[in-house]
Amino acid sequence: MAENFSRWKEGLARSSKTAFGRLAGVFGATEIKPDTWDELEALLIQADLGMDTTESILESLRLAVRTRGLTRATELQSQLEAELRARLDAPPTLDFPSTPSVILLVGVNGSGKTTTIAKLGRRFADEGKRVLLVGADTFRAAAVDQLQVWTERLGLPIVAGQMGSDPGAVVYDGIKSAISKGYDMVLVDTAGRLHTRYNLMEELKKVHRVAGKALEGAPHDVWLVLDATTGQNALAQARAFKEAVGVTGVILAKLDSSARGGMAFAIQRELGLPILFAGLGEKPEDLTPFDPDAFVKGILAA
Ligand SMILES: Nc1nc2c(ncn2[C@@H]2O[C@H](COP(=O)(O)OP(=O)(O)O)[C@@H](O)[C@H]2O)c(=O)[nH]1
Ligand SMILES: [Mg+2]
Repeated sequence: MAENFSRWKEGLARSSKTAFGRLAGVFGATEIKPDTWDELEALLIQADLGMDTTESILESLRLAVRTRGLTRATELQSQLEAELRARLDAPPTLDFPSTPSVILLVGVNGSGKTTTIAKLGRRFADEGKRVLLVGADTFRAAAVDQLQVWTERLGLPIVAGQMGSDPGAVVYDGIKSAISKGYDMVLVDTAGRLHTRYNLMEELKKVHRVAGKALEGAPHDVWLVLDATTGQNALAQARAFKEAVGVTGVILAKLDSSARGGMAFAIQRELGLPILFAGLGEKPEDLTPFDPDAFVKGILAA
């Protein structure tokens, strides 16, 4: 953890200074008082941990206070860190048995999908994999252009649809091309118009089916990109995507832009989905495997 902790700390500076920064005030008091609990509760909810996680943490802390006879507010601090850490799973080791392995990136417009695809493309390419990016967000000309710009910067190949073309057909062509050229990974950028959510979900289901026709077993993963600044709203989105296309993992983008950062806990508790990567900035190298230890220490860093 040590070597990239500074990156986490920097990326989480807004959260640690804003929502979690107020912990210093709570733990600064000498004795644990009724106010301590109220303040802690308000703070955790404002930090986007969600109601359930907040209540469960408070319950565990109260139990610790009773059973271990804690009386000083500062003693709660390390206990809180432990409680937070206990509520996050380390991401599973990624393995991609199929060649190519096809991964659909889904999420609402603006969540960070296209940027995340570029970052993932770079990461996998750095690991020595042959990566093909597929631009299947054909609803906005800008979406495909944006991915194209990234592929030029990163030197990665792309198969992209014309604006208005059928996203399923683009995905089919992309996968067939990856098979014939021997690529290891296919990363598919999809559309995310929220205002027609039903159509979006129907279309994603279709893209999912078409991928399976191009290559049995595809897509091998569906990764949901969530904007960490959208708070509890992101949970509702996640449920809808999970139901429609069987999300296998979450990527939390824009953690660096969020002043609250507690989303990760709510996602784990309420959706039971692993958090695979975190976006800690806009540059290609600013995507890092989710590290629960660094994350918890980062949000609590003074
Ligand atoms: N600060 C920050 N910005 C991000 C991150 N990921 C994406 N963005 C920005 O969020 C905006 C929307 O991203 P984009 O990839 O176009 O979202 P899409 O509509 O889901 O494809 C862009 O301005 C990105 O640069 C991140 O991890 N940190
Ligand atoms: Mg996009």
